[in-house]
Amino acid sequence: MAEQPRRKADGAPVGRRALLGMLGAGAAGLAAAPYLQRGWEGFRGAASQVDPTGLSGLLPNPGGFRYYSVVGSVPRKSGTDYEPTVDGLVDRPRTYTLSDLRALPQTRIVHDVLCTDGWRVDDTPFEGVRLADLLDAAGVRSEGAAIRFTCFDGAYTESLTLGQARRSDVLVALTMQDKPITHEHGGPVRLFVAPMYFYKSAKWLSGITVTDKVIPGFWEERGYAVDGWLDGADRRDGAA
Ligand SMILES: Nc1nc2c(c(=O)[nH]1)N[C@H]1C(S)=C(S)[C@@H](COP(=O)(O)O)O[C@H]1N2
Ligand SMILES: [Mo]
Repeated sequence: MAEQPRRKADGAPVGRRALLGMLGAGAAGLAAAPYLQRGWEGFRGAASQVDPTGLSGLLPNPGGFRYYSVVGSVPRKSGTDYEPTVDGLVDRPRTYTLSDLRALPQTRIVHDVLCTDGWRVDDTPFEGVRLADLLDAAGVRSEGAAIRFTCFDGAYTESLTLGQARRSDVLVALTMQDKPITHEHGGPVRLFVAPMYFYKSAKWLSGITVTDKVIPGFWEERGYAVDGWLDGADRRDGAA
């Protein structure tokens, strides 16, 4: 099947862009490609990939991010229709609004962002609610061992162990680069898992479900590591 990832020596799957092109085997897959490289930052990112001189790195580029989505279009959600939930193995399941999240204590983290495709954006500020606070408010039951994240793009999923999810460097983020998270970057709210590769930071976050075991996420079903630690990250639960 086309979905079977091939692996490079270091274990990272290759050919993801080809895979993205095949997902949906038609309109949705084709629509995904332009979305991936939309805008100036996307152009610059694409140029630097094919530019052996590296001169495209001198092009003005405010961000260095590329926009990723595994689907062709994602509904826009704002203050009125964004209703993320915390449920699963908890005593007090709850639906939040954006203003609920804004009213909770906010934590700011400045951390490098790295995608497995090879691009990085150093020292990126994110701000939002600690995932640990939402889990504490929900009351995780003793059987709870992991978190399943779902997204309102209807396709992407992610996972963390409960120990990882409780780290203080894991945020339900409301701002990125000191601005509300834009739709392209997964707004109004995305996950930010600072010590791991950026694929762990699910965009368009809609569901936080406590489960009794790790359920591998979208890319993890296609060959990515379930534990997406960055090199040098302190992996111990509670290290941050
Ligand atoms: N819902 C959703 N979240 C996602 C992805 C995605 O395709 N869909 N891509 C992941 C990957 S591989 C990366 S590198 C980052 C990219 O975030 P950006 O588009 O804001 O640069 O989002 C991660 N979260
Ligand atoms: Mo990525």
